[in-house]
Amino acid sequence: MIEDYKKLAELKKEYLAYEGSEVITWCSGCGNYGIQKAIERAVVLEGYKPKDVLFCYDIGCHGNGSDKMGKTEVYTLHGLHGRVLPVAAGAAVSNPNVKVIAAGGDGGTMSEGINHLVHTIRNDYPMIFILHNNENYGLTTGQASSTTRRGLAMNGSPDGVMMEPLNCSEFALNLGASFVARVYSGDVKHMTKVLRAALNHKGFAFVEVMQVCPTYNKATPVEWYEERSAPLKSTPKTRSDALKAARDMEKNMKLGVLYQDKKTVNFLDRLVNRKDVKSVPVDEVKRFNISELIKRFM
Ligand SMILES: Cc1ncc(C[n+]2csc(CCOP(=O)(O)OP(=O)(O)O)c2C)c(N)n1
Repeated sequence: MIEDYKKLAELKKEYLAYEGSEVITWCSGCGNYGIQKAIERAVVLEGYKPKDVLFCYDIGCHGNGSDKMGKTEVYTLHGLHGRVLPVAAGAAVSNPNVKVIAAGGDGGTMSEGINHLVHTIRNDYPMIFILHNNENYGLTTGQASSTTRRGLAMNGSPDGVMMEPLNCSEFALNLGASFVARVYSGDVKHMTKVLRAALNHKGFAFVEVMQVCPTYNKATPVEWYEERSAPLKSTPKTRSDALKAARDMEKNMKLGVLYQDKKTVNFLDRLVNRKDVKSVPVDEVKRFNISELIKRFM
């Protein structure tokens, strides 16, 4: 770890390129600060230059990370609520030379856009997805999402949530995701380590961040995670062991890479008709004059 800090100090210029100067609108104590730090550290430590990465954000508190990124050198894209995954997947397959890192909240991802998550996992697109699971709709001021704990009183459901929450990592594992990790927003070092592993994964890397929301989620403050969560010693060997590790969200939450299929064949490598093609789609479209086609829709 000391080595990482030394390396980060040496790479200060590269690191600062990711740091924006916009005023931040996150609440004091929000888990997004730590998540943003970990993402920036992970890409710098893995040697990515800003031009080699595209950051895609959904709409929500986490989405304001888009403003926090350095404006002059970093590419960011802010999508529609719940729809970041298809946009990010499109970018990932159009230009595989760019690393796509997408982020979404538990609201947009596990409700409005849950269909997109299902099919992104099935397709095993080569990209990372960071699920900011603060167990509520943060930006619209604390309504219950599908990950809010049962019984918790929220804005819009003052008598308490009636349904059981979804377990997001278990959901991704059950759908056959080739990389699933769960981390906690208060542990930047551990998040950085796991995100570095995700950056090196060949297919779709699903990273669920259990995110502290001091303003609206009173069920799981920092102390809750400090007492009840701990990193795994090693990654479970099989999907069924990973599912066992992902189950407990109450007493002993296990953190780390829950599952990885290092031999996964991602979407691009499965495309038979592009087997020996060396160019990438984003360059290929430049060879076509589409002005006539556009006129047909004018
Ligand atoms: C289709 C659609 N539905 C609802 C909204 C309103 N809306 C904007 S942000 C937001 C809450 C986002 O919650 P979440 O996805 O959990 O992200 P967080 O703010 O907690 O990071 C909602 C409901 C919207 N913009 N578009």
